Order: sequence, then C-alpha cells, then structure tokens
Amino acid sequence: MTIRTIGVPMDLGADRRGVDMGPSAIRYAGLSATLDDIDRSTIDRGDLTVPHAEERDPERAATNAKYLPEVEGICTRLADEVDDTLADGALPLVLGGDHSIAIGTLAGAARDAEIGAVWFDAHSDINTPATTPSGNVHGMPLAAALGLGEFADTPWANAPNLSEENVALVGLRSVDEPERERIRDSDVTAYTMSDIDERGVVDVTEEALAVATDGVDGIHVSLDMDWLDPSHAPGVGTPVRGGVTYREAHSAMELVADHDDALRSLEVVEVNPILDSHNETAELATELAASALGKRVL
Ligand code: Z70
Ligand code: MN
Ligand code: MN
Ligand code: MN
Repeated sequence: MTIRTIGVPMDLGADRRGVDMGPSAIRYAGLSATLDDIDRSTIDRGDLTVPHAEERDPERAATNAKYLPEVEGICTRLADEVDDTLADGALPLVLGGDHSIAIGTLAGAARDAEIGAVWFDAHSDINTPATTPSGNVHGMPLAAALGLGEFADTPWANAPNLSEENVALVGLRSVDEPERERIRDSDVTAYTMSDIDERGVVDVTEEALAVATDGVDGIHVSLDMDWLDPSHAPGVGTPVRGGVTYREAHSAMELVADHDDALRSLEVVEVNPILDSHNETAELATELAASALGKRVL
C-alpha cells in the first residue's frame, strides 16, 4: 500500500519551541529511502502551513487552551488531508510537530470508518481546558478526540467514530491527578510502565492492539517519541525518565506491523531537533515508523 507522508510543523500546542522542525529532521534522517527499502511506495505531500508562535498574538497564549483557534485551523486542514489520503487507498503517515495534531489526524481517520487507537506515550494526553496544569493543547488530544468535558462543545475536535472502548494507552509514567480520575471513569484502557516491567512489552502491546482492533474497521497508531527513555530519545520537549528502550520500542512497532491489515494511519510526534543530539531522535523516529510499516532484518 502507498504511504502518503504529511508533515505538520506545529509547535503551538507545546511550551518548548523546536518541535516544528520535527518533519524536516525526520525527512533528513532518510525517511523516504528507508520506506523505499521495504517496498512501500511513498508520496510526500509536503508540510501543512503552520503559523509561527512569534507571529501570533501573545494573548492567545494566555488562556487555559493556548492557541486553540490556531490548532482548530490546522487540525481541520489535517483532518481533510488524512481523509483524502484514506479515500485514495493510501496510508497517511503524519509527522509532527507537537501532539495536538493528533486531534486532526484522529478526526480525519474516523470520518468514514469506525476506528480504534493505540497511544504510545509517557503522558496520557487526556486533560481538558478545565483540568490542564499548563494550558498546552498537546496534553489534551485524546480528550478532544473523545469529546470529553468542554470538548463536547467543539465538534471540529471530535473523532466521530472512535469510542473509548477501542482506545489503549501504552507506557504511561506521567499522569496528572484529574487525568487519573478521567481514565478511571472512562472505558479507555491504560497500561503504565509498571505493566510493561511486569509483563513485558510484547504481552502489553499485543493486548493493547486487541483492545484497539476489537470490532472496528481499522486503527490509528500514535507514537509520541517521549514514550522512549530519554537516553534513547533525548530530542523531545518533555523527557520523562523510565521509558522503554530502543529494542522494546522496535519490538512494539513490529507487532503493529503484524496487524497491517488493521493499520489505517500512523503518526510520529514530539521530535525536537533543538534538544536532540546529532539528530538521533529523528533517526529513531524514522526507524520506528519503518518497523511499524513492515521493515524486517530478514
Ligand atoms: C501535562 C500537561 C504533555 C508532553 C504531553 C503534560 C502534557 N500532562 N507533555 N506531551 N510532551 O501539561 O497537560
Ligand atoms: Mn515555527
Ligand atoms: Mn503525547
Ligand atoms: Mn508525551
């Protein structure tokens, strides 16, 4: 199946600047050659145009959902791109950018199909404007997609055919108290790093994939690079110690590839080249995308 790459140089959803350079760094790391290598024909759609924070009214940053109107504009365009890509029979590979772009990816992926989602992340990204400690929208995309809290009133942000029962979070180690309650009160399935330590990444990822694929047309896989331990992925906005290793991450992505009949869309976010060391996080993002899309040694 053809893979269509869509870059979203978005950094309005996060405090640390630099994730807007993520799509360039991932391409520079050799994404298209790597994908050609696995017999996946790729088309690069280029980047969506995203306003720079410097050009925006700082007042927009002084709210409990910073730059939400800008996020709406970008995510609405991204949702259309993702929907068009799927309608053309291709697989969208969305390159971030901060994780707020998942609002658009999920809205597009769920427009004409029932989907599930697997969320590989240190964070649970299920805050709302009422519960956020930071005002950063990259801490809210799951709540937005599921229409939780105030997001019940923002239809542009909702993924119409995604239900909580088909959402699995994997690798959590930084969850705010209101997020903890929201996860408990919802039908979302969440696996922490303790689960991975106790059961192993293969067992946990298999179960997460079973949750996401149950009774749906396909799944979206969202990979936040801060899912990995900062020793392997230093170039992220919010490093959190205690993440998965290089090998565990590849292993999980290979399990995703084993479900290629279900995989409809893939997203890699939060690569921050300013904080990276010799582009290694972007290279790893490229490798992990290739693993998820079927790259094997033999
Ligand atoms: C915190 C918040 C966050 C990164 C998501 C952190 C959110 N829960 N950070 N992804 N890198 O501000 O909502
Ligand atoms: Mn920028
Ligand atoms: Mn995230
Ligand atoms: Mn994260």
